[in-house]
Amino acid sequence: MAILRDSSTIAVADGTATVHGWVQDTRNLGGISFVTLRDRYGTIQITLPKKKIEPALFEQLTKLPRESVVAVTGEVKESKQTSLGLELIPTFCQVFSTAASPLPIGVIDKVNVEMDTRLNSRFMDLRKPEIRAIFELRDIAVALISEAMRSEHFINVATPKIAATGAEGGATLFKVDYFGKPAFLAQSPQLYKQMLMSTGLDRVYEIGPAFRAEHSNTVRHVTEFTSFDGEFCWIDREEDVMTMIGKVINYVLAGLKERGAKQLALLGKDIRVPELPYPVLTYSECLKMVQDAGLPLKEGDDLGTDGEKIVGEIMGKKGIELYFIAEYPEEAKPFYIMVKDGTPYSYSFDLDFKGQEISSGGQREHRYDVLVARMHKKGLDPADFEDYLAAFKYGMPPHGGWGIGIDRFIEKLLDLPNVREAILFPRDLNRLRP
Ligand code: AMO
Repeated sequence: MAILRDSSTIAVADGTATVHGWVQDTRNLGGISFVTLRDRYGTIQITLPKKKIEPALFEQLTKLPRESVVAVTGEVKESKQTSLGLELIPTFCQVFSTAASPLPIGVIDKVNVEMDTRLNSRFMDLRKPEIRAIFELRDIAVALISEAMRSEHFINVATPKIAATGAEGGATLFKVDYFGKPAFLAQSPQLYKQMLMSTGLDRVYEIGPAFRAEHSNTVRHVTEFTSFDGEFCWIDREEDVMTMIGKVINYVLAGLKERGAKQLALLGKDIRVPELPYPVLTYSECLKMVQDAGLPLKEGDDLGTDGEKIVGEIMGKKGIELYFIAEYPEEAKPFYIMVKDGTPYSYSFDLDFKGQEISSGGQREHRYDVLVARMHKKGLDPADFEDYLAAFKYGMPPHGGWGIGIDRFIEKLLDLPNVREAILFPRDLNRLRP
């Protein structure tokens, strides 16, 4: 039996083929009818000349509601009128599933449907090739990340997603009941990837879920996202981490351009692979740009969505899409970031992509006593971090790393208007279903 494998190659045996898919559209023109059948790779036209088709089969195929799932066997013919260059004259049809009507949202209708409505029927939304293309590109990006990381001798790890301690501050913790004890959903793999630095597994990466109880409903925040984390030992400074990120991202961008060409063409997108190294701005430079543009921010404040946008516009005018913002003040960064001794600044950075933060990272504080002092300064109780701190007591190399939000990376890469567009089933303040 032959199946439709790719819109450009349909496996044909003895001039006949069986194709599976969804009935996308039916057109009845009296003497002849057409059914468009769609699968993952494209569509094929089933042509039904009324006089040549058995009446029962004609009736069955032309009466099928849109989006029903069938297998159709028939004779494959060349056809100059179809985009595939082929058509199928059916001899047999098996109906696997008759679709109810009306459909919750259309698949081929050109009307604009609100994102929320689409997300409510995401299974149907994903039947559109241009929506699936986003997730095919995301899949390619994840494969490329693993390739790049392995070639740099990083090993893939999986750290707990249920933990006794939060890593990124109390405000965004999701509390769960763990057999009567309080526990939290992991906000990031931060504490665990750092603990691994004391083990000899000196280069690790993870691509996994991260949870944040974000109370703000914005286009860039969700409560469950995918974090691509890297952590490695023996760095001199945060510059080493930025160099590694640049290498990895450029590998991913170049690979996407090649392996994702079909999906990018469908979305009308081109990818620019920037020159290395990516430009580095300091926090102070960015703060000044933002203040000059009229935002009332003061030293130590987060640049925030609006500030990042302003910097993004200025960089965009110079043709720069990816850039680091480094040397954040200590108070703007978490306890685990190393502080430049005798200054209010830290060895930290964010990576921004077209005016939005997609990553942060830096050099970590590996000196036990200094780390404990940092916790006190941040109002944290070292007793709550006992397991983490133990890894620093008995020999911890200098190290650093980063966390990149995969969802935000894909969002900015494809100029999507909302991070939710890059997530199959997004979770946010108002959405727990589907
Ligand atoms: P940070 O908290 O900046 O750093 O998060 C890293 C990256 O994760 C993504 N991200 C989110 N994406 C969507 N919705 C959210 N609510 C959300 N929160 C974060 C962003 C962000 O840049 N442990 C550090 C990283 C490190 O230093 O290694 C951390 O988690 O793309």
